[in-house]
Amino acid sequence: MGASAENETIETVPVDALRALQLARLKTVIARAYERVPHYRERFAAAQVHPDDLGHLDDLEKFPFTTKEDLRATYPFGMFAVPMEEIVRIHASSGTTGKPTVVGYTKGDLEIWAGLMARSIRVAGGRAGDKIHNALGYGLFTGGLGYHYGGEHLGAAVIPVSGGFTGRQVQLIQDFRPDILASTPSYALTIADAFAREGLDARECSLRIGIFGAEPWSETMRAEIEQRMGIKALDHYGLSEVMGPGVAQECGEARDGLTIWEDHFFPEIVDPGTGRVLDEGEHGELVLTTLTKEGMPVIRYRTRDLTRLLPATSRPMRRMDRVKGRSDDMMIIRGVNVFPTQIETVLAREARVAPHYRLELRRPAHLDELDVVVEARANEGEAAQSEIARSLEHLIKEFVGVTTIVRVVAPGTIERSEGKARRVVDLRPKS
Ligand code: DLL
Repeated sequence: MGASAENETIETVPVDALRALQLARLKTVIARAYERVPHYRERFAAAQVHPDDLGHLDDLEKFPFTTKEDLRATYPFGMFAVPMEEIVRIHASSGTTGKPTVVGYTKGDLEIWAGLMARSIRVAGGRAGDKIHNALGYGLFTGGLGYHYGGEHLGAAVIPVSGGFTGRQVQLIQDFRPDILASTPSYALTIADAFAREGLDARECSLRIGIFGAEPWSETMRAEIEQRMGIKALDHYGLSEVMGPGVAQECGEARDGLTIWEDHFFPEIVDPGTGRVLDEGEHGELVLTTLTKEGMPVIRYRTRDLTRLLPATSRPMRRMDRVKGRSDDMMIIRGVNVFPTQIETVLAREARVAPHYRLELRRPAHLDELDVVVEARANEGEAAQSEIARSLEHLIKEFVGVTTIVRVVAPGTIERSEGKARRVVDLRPKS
């Protein structure tokens, strides 16, 4: 195997060495944010903390959180910590409401990003010489370019297809014979459907590994993708505010959670309500601090992603569990908290429906109700569809604890995603 198959030194250092590195980097980044970004200076002053108060990693708790609202309030470039001349790339996350959040990168940031993406692809099982079919969107979204430069850094050949034109995706996979697919998990299924529509067996294609992320997905969705495409499907986590993709990667051999690249990001889990820091293993909201970002460091960023930290295994870095959902995706149906991935897991118990679904939130009379619209795998006829729907309503009640109305619709009816799937449609009256 070539050099690209080898671990980086940091992946095998003793945990104490990693902690020492984190503390040194944390001191630098906190001081830098304080000195260069007025927003942090004000926030630290209001919380009566100073960079000198950071003696240990635990002292990070004393520092205030940064939220998406903070990034919006300083739109577009107020969180940058370097003069504009040093910024060489700008990305933005679209967001469904309000202004986008903007991130800026220095040359050094881009090098680190490419290195971490290369590490992620390698840990997933990718090697120099592989071909990567990159179906993540190119543009302001960090997915496309993040994988692009990471793949090249690894020495792989990147095919910059971007999202959309699904028929062309199939043709290019058939003709170019890539080894790795990078996309959202929902788009991987859209591609699998397109293979089937053309009478092709996706299991016969050249792909060996799929690296999927950018949206929550379930173990059952993983099984579906693996079975239909004949690949190993691995989870990859990141977010633009912190860097983009390249924050945490599931190891292709262990497949036991995502290793967080702790030499560059310091993770904490907090209670989403109180902000209290929780212990390893407890479920809560992931909070991330960048340890090396120059252009736009973020201190204790509230990701709104719900997960838990898991102990380190073969690497000194801790792992995170699969993201269950975002705190802002949580629906409350008659007092029961429900995440779209929970419904997805139950739908997978019924072999006659496909993993294409939409959740419609309604409020007919002061109480929230949930309609689950899901596609049948084959044209079943009305009687069968309604029998499947009733059976799913029972299963959802049993496993998630909520009463829903399920509608089974004909194959191909639910809108397919080209990037992040939009699972929840909020039809409640605006108050
Ligand atoms: O989605 C970066 C990315 C691109 C990650 C490609 C992985 C692959 P944003 O558009 O800023 O950046 O969205 C970040 O997406 O806070 C999570 O809510 C969600 N997300 C990302 N990865 C996962 C994952 C990119 N593996 C937001 N599982 C995050 C669940 C994920 N949710």
